Amino acid sequence: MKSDQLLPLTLISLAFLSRPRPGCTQHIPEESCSVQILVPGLKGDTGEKGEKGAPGRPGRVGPSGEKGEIGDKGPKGSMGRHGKLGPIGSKGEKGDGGDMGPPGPNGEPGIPCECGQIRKAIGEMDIQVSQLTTELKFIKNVVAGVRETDNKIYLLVKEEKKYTDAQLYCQGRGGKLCMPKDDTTNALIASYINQSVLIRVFIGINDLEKEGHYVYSDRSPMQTFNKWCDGEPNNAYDEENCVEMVASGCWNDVSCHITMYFICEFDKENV
Ligand SMILES: [Ca+2]
Ligand SMILES: [Ca+2]
Repeated sequence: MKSDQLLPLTLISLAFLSRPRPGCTQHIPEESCSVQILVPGLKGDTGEKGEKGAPGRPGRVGPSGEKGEIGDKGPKGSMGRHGKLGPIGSKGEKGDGGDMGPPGPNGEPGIPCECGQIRKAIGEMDIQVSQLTTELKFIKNVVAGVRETDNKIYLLVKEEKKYTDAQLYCQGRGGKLCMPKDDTTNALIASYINQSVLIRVFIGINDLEKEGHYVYSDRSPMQTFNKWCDGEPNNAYDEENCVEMVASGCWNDVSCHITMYFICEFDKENV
């Protein structure tokens, strides 16, 4: 029983006890009338309806409901905002060439030029340069050393040429391919070859006009003097019509078409 319900019952009990009991008077000592019997009173009338209570606390969140069905399609939205500018694209392939345009107007007349004379002058200078270059080579050969006898000068030309070109080279300088016509000259030329650390050079002897009939480069026929190496001349392959001197000083007939260094001779009185 709650305390607020207990209070009316207690008041009722006290009211009952305050009433004088039969047989007891006012003058009877209170001791003999203090018997207390607790008896519930009668049920009172129904009280007035109380005022409306304060709202209760909110309940707990309920569990998620089941997924509903897909709703109907909504109306079309309005156009979105303009998007951001994209990155620069890659370069496209080259297109076909356009059609040829119409011809342009004629140009202004040119300035008169004496080009013919200028070209001629250039050509002449080219020739001079070429001649000077050849001259320089010749002088270098001379500076490198010549050999002399009382009336001849011998020059070793360190340019590889075929026999006829070598002969032309010597003739262009006022000389001829060297012609060893005695032991002294032959020994001098052989020494020249050895001192130049060479193996072979063309000398001015050939049988170009008649096989086996050897002549010097001045067309004089070979006399009794000769320095043929052993077994030479052999006219090998039937095509050896020119003559070389090897380092030992002996001669060998060889092909006129091979190229090698050569020795020119000049008369001192013509130099
Ligand atoms: Ca021959
Ligand atoms: Ca030979």
